[in-house]
Amino acid sequence: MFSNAIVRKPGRSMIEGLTNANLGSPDYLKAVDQHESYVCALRDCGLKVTVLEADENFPDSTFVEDTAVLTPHCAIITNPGALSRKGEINRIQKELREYYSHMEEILSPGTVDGGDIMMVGNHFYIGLSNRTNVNGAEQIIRILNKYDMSGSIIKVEKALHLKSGIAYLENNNLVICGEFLANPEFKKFNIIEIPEDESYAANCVWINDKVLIPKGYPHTLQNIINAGYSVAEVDVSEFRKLDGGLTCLSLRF
Ligand code: CIR
Repeated sequence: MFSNAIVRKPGRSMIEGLTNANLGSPDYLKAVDQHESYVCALRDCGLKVTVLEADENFPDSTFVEDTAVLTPHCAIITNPGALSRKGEINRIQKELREYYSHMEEILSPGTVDGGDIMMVGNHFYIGLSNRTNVNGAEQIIRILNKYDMSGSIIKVEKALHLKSGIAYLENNNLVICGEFLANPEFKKFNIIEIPEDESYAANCVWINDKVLIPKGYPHTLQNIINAGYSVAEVDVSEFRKLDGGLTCLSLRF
């Protein structure tokens, strides 16, 4: 179960955020509204939400998930793979010190984006992507081992991050889409398959027995309801334009 979340408001500079989505520029005011609704949805799941002020120096800084990996035993501050995002970690590190007595960090030449790390109990799947490199993944595994946890590496060929295409919903249930469907590593899970034309919705998030999914993906909605979950839809269309999804917008712990 999670008790807390950290989010960061989007800034006007978000229109300069990194993207390959080809969906046009985000509407800042709409994004602010959507972010507020997202915070409400987290609160409805029972979380205490810390809302950090926007930082115009970092156009992608609303995607806080990439700056840290939070485990039951320690917080790991990442070293984001994109140059323009590296400085985002400072504010998050300061915030997490309030909650964690054990803080670790990923050092160059290792790079890790939190979007590449999926927690399944005491085991963490680590996506090797354009953002997370082998050195970074190995540092993560060493840190996890130090706290009696484990990690294994999954190759990400097409998606931005591992969690762009999979989401663990607890109880051995895994939402999965696209390139990850055929991966033998995931065969042991109960698979909730997301059709390719709704691939964006594979980035959904389990919070205290509720699942938040992006608004506008009817098959995904139905599949997750059929799996027995109570679901809330959140409109994050403006963040999608920056390749960001529901998980990226918060750190949950
Ligand atoms: C980026 O390219 O870094 C941002 N525009 C989107 C980050 C999304 N984060 C995530 O999937 N964890």
